[in-house]
Amino acid sequence: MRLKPLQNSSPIAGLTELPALGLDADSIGEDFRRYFGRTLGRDKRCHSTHYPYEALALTVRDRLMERWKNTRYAYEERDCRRMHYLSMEFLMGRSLGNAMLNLGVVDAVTQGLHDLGLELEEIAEDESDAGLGNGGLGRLAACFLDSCATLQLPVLGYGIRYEYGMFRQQIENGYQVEEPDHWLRDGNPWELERPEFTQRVHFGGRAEYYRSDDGHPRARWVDTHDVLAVPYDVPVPGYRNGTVNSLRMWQAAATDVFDLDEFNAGSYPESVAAKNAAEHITMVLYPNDKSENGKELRLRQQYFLASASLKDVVRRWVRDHGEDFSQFAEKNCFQLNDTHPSCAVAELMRLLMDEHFLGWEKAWDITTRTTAYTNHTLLPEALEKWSVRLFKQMLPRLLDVIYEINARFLTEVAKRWPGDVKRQQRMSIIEEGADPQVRMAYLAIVGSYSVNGVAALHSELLKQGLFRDFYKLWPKKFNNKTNGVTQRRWLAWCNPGLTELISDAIGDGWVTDLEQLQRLRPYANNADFRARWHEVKQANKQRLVDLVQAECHVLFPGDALFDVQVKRIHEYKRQLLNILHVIHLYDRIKRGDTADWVQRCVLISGKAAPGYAIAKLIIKLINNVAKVVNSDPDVGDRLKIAFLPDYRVTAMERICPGTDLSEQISTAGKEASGTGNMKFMMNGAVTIGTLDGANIEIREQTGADNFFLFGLTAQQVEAMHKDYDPGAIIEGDEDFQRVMQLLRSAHFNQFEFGLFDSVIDAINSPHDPWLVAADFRGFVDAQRRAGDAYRDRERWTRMSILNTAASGKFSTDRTIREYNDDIWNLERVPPLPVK
Ligand code: 26Q
Repeated sequence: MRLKPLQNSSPIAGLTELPALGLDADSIGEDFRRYFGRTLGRDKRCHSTHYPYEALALTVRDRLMERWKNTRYAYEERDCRRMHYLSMEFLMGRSLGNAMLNLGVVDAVTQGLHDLGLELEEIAEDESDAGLGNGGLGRLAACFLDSCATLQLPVLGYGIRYEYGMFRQQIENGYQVEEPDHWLRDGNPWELERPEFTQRVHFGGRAEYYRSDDGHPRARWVDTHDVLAVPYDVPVPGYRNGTVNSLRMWQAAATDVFDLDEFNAGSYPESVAAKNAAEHITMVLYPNDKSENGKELRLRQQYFLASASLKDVVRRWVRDHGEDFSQFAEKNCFQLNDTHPSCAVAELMRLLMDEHFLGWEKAWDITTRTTAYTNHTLLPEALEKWSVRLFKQMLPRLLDVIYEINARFLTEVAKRWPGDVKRQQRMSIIEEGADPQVRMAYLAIVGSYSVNGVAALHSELLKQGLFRDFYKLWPKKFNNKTNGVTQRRWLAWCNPGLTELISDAIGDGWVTDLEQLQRLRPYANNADFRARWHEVKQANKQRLVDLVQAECHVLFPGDALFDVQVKRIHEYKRQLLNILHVIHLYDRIKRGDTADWVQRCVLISGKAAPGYAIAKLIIKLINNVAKVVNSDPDVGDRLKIAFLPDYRVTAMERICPGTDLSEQISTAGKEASGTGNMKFMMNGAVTIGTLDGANIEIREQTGADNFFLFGLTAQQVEAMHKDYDPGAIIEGDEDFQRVMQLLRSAHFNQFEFGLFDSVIDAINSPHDPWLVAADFRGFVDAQRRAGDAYRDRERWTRMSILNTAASGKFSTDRTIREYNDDIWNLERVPPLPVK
């Protein structure tokens, strides 16, 4: 977009002074009608939900706008310290409901629409999820933004505006089929394009070294191919506090110059091709939740985010402070959401040195006082690496900066451990070999003043394992920040029934102070309260029954134990163990072992990375088992199993309120934290789980009696690998033998012979990294205990209440307070008042 400066801009200030908009049903209804009829030009012949949705979104958005501006003004006036959350993923889900909740207009909107004969729930269903993330890491970023706005912290999210988000999952003949998610097709009323803050990002070319007029050695990056980064801002409202923060997402666009060069050279098609290549950068989210090595476009995306965001922050700095960077580190910090934006370490150095002419020492001091890194994985194979060759081609100047960072770092290592060459090789940012690699985690650690894990166990294991050498060198850098989730979306919004019951009992202070849920504890002993709790749970289960019926054509009996596992499909998360248990239950029914049977409905949902063959095969197995079990008249209502397609934020909003039992069954030491486990707990589900990630802290909070524990510990897992013998384990367990016999006999793949051989082999392999067989017996026994507990409704309801009551720790409000106290040190800045 071309922006021409206005010759006389002095009246603009006055133009933006608008009267505050009403939050009552009447003014909301009036605005809605105006948007619907005038702005959108619809009338009585409009029969889709889309235009009512759009009219409502615009009505609500207007009410955010004034608060948004006043928040920005307050931050600018105070010239306060700010944090910038750099993340390749923000899994925001839907915005309308969240905006209404946080503005406090849910009742007014419901009433206003009702007066017009419309239903809020139906209209809100029109919004598609902003699915700009894979799973936990992306959703964590979204929950963080909600808590930062609620705590009134000057925080800005920086991400990528992918044209296509996480793929839509369809199930065909039991197989996952991926479809592109063109989420912007019908427009996005929540974003505001900001072409005035467009940045230019460099690629390719070469580094040139020269001396400045006064003799200083300098570097510049020349002959580059540039891409424009155009920001789109999305409002992030705090909970009823007037604050509206921003999420700024970059979209790639071609530069004119780039086109023109080709055009002048007489090759118009090539000039258009160049435009395409530029715009490809932000076309699609990579649908892997583990680092997939080597993909050039992914590195392009990562650098694009880092460079555009840092340039934006530096632009604002220079606008407000000129070229004096002495206070930059006092006023700014950057939190890296995993290593994905870790190019930022080298890019900040480059900007400060090459474009603002600071010397190395000053630039390094600023970089290492502003950058902090969060790790989200313990799997060594998931640590990000990029080939030096690719780096050199795409980001030559950045690679030189990284080499220099590494050389200076290794000098420090050599001082600490003289002569220890092995250690230097181990710790080097550059992994030597036939195809040398840049180790992004090491770059992030070296460039950061803080390195944190996301649950207590995870942070401990990082120090003892993956980052051991770095911990020895810089013990004080390492810390833990146990994850959380926002109770605004994950309880107050998604579970209005329970919200009302809780608030009736203890007031509504928990919405911004989740520890208050502790006050529910005594109510667990109140039979009347338990009855009401049970009633709410049953209503939520019915809503889940309807969803499963509509999407899977499986009818769940509402009285059954609802046993749910929803998350990315991954071997370490062990959906396979879950399905082995289902087969075991089926086997028990078939052989008539059904005395004291507890009816059970097993729901599984999640996406597999498109290239992850065994994960996709596990989806097929689940669907095949479901088909056999659900259609067997001997089974009837004793056992039902469904695979819900297209798991996403909005699906979880329906699933977690209706869940009785939350499956968190990863191999111990492999799940960094988990956050679905927290959403379930908050909504009164009881966990069956291993001592992994945040499960440990969940169990600590709720008490061992209210948690179904099984399985090896992380330590035992390590020891077990040495002489793991799944054959012997199966041999020694009759139930397990029968399960494996059913699998081997192709009972679930009668017309697809041999289909599951690789899955069967994986279970039988002494090299199975996930030790599925080792935990089978423990899991089956824990499930038996869960079933027994469920049979006693009063006991179960008590456990359910006590889980919700103990979930206070797992609010991102607590997580963010800890980040702020230990890492960010921001002051709370309320917005200017709305007039
Ligand atoms: C990296 C490079 C190239 C392509 C893809 C990726 C990539 C993308 C996404 C790597 C990892 C992810 C996502 C990881 C993730 O979601 N991790 C989860 O983070 C949660 C929040 O901390 C934890 O609760 C989970 O335990 C962890 O698995």
